[in-house]
Amino acid sequence: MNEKAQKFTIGIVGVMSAGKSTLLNALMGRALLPARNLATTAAAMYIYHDSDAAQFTARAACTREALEDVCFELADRDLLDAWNDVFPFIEIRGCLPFLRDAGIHGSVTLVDTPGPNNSMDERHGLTTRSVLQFGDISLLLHVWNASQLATRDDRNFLREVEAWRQTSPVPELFVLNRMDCFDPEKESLAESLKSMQRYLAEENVSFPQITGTSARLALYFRMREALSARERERLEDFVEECGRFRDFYERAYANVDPVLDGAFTELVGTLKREHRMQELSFLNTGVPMLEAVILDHVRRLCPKIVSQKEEDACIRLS
Ligand SMILES: Nc1nc2c(ncn2[C@@H]2O[C@H](COP(=O)(O)OP(=O)(O)O)[C@@H](O)[C@H]2O)c(=O)[nH]1
Ligand SMILES: [Mg+2]
Repeated sequence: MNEKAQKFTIGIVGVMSAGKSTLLNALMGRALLPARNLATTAAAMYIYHDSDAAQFTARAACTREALEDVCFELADRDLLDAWNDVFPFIEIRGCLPFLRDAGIHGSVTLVDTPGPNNSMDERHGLTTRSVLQFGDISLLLHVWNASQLATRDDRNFLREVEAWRQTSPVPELFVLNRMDCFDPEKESLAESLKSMQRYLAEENVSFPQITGTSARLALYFRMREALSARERERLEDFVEECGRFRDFYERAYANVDPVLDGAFTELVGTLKREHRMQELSFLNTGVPMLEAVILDHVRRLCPKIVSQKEEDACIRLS
């Protein structure tokens, strides 16, 4: 196996405020990465999965090479926030539960990028492009803001990414984030997925794998113990909405593996029969499906780093 087979790097890209950092926080189960409405992420943040790590630690430097000489510190949101303004390269180490539970103990890195477009700070675009060019990406996660779909920024960036994929043909997963911004009484997720597919087809992206997510809600589920009153209220509203519009968030994905689709449908059926509303609502955030799709890619492209041999679809319920 070549060197690339020993490690797997997932690049997270998308325009400003699509929810990239929030999605990564949801995958970590911790609100570590700076995520706000303003252009937030300025640095390339490399998150190294280590299933043995008891805590998240981090280090920062001005170049990727210089990182090697810096010691790790215990990571928290304030520290990363402060470093984000100063250092272009930040490395984080910690355990990503969805990888650990699938029998992956290391070798996977996720890279958060600032996005291509910040009129206030052109370093953001440079950082994002350097990750694409030099990041040794194995899988690209392209995050879109469902509540502001198909802006000119989206189209320009999509064209740029597709041009890059002509020379680096890595698989690409689309994430339609902020599904919770839809009004179930007036809007249709299925329509939105279809229009995204049409839009991608216009740019010659055929058969795109798309997963709808509500990254912020998934993060709230995972940090239940540490929510503010406002956040708790949002979470309760979401659970209530999932109960009232039982099928609204279901099947908010396109072109995923049929085995995974089948496992997902069966799980939803069981949870409904048993009235397990919290778990059902968590599934409705789409993040468990996204994790399962990512794992599917890791298993196919890099089977050596998966120690567990079971072929079951891994859908986490918490
Ligand atoms: N309603 C809603 N808001 C979200 C979601 N994901 C992210 N956000 C919010 O969108 C804003 C930008 O998110 P951020 O993760 O910083 O976006 P990034 O620039 O792509 O990294 C923040 O205020 C997040 O709380 C989501 O799924 N639903
Ligand atoms: Mg960000």
